[in-house]
Amino acid sequence: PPVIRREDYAPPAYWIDTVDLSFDLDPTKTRVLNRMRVRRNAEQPPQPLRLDGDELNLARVLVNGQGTSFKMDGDQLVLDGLPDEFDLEIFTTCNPEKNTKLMGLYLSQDTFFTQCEAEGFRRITYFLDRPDVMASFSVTLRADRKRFPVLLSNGNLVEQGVLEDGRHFAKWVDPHRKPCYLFAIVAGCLAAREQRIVTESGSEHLLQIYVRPGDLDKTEHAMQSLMHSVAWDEARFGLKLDLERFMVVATSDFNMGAMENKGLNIFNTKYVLASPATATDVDFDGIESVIGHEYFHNWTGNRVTCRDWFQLSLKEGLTVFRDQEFSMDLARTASARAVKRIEDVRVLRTVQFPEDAGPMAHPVRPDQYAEINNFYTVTVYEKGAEVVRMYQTLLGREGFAKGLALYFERHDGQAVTCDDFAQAMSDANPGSTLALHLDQFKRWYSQAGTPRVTAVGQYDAEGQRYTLTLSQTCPATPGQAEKQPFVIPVIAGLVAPGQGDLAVSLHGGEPATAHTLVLTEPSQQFVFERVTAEPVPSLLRGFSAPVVLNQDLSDAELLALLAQDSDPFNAWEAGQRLLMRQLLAAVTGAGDLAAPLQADAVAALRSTLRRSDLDAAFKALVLTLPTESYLAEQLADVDPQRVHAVREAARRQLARDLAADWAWAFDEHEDNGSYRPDPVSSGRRSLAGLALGMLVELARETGDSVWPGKAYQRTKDAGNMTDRYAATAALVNAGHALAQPALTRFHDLFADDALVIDKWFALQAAAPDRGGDALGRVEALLRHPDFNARNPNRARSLIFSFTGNPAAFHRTDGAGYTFWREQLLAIDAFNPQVAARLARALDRWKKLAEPYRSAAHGELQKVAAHPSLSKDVREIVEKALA
Ligand code: DPP
Ligand code: ZN
Repeated sequence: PPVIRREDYAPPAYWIDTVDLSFDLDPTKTRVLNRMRVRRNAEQPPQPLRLDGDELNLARVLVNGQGTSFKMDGDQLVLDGLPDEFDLEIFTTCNPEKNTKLMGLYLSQDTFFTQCEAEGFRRITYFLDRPDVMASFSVTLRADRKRFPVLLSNGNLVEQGVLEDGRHFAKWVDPHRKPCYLFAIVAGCLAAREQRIVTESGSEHLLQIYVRPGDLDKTEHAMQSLMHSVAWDEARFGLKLDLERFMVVATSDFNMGAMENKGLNIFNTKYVLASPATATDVDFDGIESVIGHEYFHNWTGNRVTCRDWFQLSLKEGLTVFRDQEFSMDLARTASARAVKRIEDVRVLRTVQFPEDAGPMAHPVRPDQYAEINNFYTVTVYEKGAEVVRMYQTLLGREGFAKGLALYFERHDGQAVTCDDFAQAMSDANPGSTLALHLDQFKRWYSQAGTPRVTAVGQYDAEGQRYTLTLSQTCPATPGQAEKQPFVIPVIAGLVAPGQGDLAVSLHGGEPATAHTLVLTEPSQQFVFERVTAEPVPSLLRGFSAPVVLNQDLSDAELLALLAQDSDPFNAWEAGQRLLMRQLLAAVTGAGDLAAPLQADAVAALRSTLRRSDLDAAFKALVLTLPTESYLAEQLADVDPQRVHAVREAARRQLARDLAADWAWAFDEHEDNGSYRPDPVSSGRRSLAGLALGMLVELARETGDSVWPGKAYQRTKDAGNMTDRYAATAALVNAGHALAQPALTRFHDLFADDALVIDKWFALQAAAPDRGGDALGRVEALLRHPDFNARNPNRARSLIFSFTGNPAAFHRTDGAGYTFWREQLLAIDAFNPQVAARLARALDRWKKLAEPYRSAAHGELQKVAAHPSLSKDVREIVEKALA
């Protein structure tokens, strides 16, 4: 497929100042009249106007009210010989019912929705479909009054009324100029939860959450989250809601999580609907972050948008950072903040690090793409958020807030670049470390790959001096063989076993228990003084940079950090390092497969579990083994079955060795009170659920029937979905005989709730493969009457859950890969964007041992040879095979 390059950017040849759209909504033939005021961009050489379109039926083009000649060049409509300023009127039709790509205007459960980011607006009308063309929009919607009673678009409702033939209309005007990717309409039978608010600064607004009428009782948490978001952005950054009306609408057919259309956010139901009976704690947290995320885009994305799609992280990295900070600030306690940080870092390391080491590795600001939808990645989002966090680490909270304020002062209403953001941060903080190293810092935007930082320390007892040498390298990535050094903030403390954090001085400065070391050279020395005892260095506290830290700590030193580090992130990290070391030793053959974990590690986990000064949520994270995919990343030659066997053996060992402790933990943390999704009670549920899983696992060996019986009882009488799901998962994951009756019951209870049925599919597809029957189970579920691959949530719940289940997917006979190819090609025929996500499942095939590697390679080649592949999937598989 043709490649689009960042260096080829040129400003648009024309501007579109106003757009007046009128829709006659009809499921099979919607008529769109698009009237624009267009002006030549005098700063560009004269050239024809080229408008983007995709799958449109063009009926008429008028320039200043007159018919005109035009050409088609591929999908583009080309107009030549135009005056400097003119009215352009284009009349097209499209077929929403046939729109299975869910980009542009489509129908979901008899309701019209749109999705325009990145390039969906061209599926609605011909336009300059690029984010640097910003226009004032007014929109008139006409539709059948009974079937589509609610008609929504961006901005304010200025007029509505009844038409003949049972139709009605609504006219919306958006007071803010915007790029077309933020355009949206919704039309259908919906009900709204409404909330009027008065903000801190005294302005009044109407918040609305629209859902299908039967779902209104599941919108309370989303509304609470929205109110918190409005208040937080004003309190933390002084960013106010700039709209009279802010609407959120939920749809069950959505490619992504949600979309920040100006004043009219459209959401996947997964991130709106929740009740204690149907949603888990994880779902409640997801709603809070995604509601926050889309709301925060109103400033970071909408008020200031991207000049071009290479700058995507300008809005996404920044907005992920903002939603992460939001959740941390709402969490309130230091421990709950740390739990959120650990969860975010786990995603980064288990998903983004592999991406950055594989065929799709790309910089946070990519240099080229064939299909922009393929670059809505964990690198642009999550690594991008880490880059933004490093500004804050280098500048401090206040310096960062000043930088953001300057960014808005300079760029409000503009479409800008990552360079503009960096410049504002630096200019607002003259003389800062960031300002001194700005060009070098910006390598985080241009260089792909995860840097490696190696730390070597030396203690001089006599001089009470500790010398730490930090050095950095970064592996090659596709198209980038050589890397220049990064600016890497390393928050460091020195922990003396038995004494805790030492207050030490760095290079003669004021004593403190934590210092931010800034590594800029390939190798650098940092000298700490007043070091009164031999310390264990606690480095990269709070995960202060997105790097791999190589540090040669002994088991005893790691145990000391786990027990004593004042930074909870690094305490958790030390435990994970210890577990990973022992698991990897077992995988590579040196360790004991019956009991991969050593006695002192198990004892440390026990004492962590029993500590009274730690939150349950934190304990659950410490006691959770590193994932199979994270373990696999550490190996050069991966046998997924071996990795799985070792991790399962370690789980059984923990179940066995801590049996009495798990029973204690379950009894101690089981709550029967009313459900609240706050961090403390969700942490208790998380630990109780982990304990129950362990106890049911252990019952497989001992033949005990008490714990499986308790789990089964919970699947019946649990007071909330978190507990019910955990109990059902405990039985399913252990392959217990009670799993089937529990699943049947679960399905019967929630047959009408699509999001819960998604869980029912996902639970089965993600269960450990016992005796090679997982694939057969998934194939049977594909034929279940509730399965429908066209619904992205359902496809993800079954097919993606299966490919994310390493030991089920990576079979020695390669049948998992064949299944992957068949599903991929089937989905690609109707929804390339979802298919391209599934295509990523074999990104890391070159790391696999035989026979997996050859089998995976063969299936990738078959996909690449398929005659009618979308450009989305083609880009992914060609990179994988390169
Ligand atoms: N809707 C996606 C997000 O919010 C893309 N903007 O991240
Ligand atoms: Zn976003």
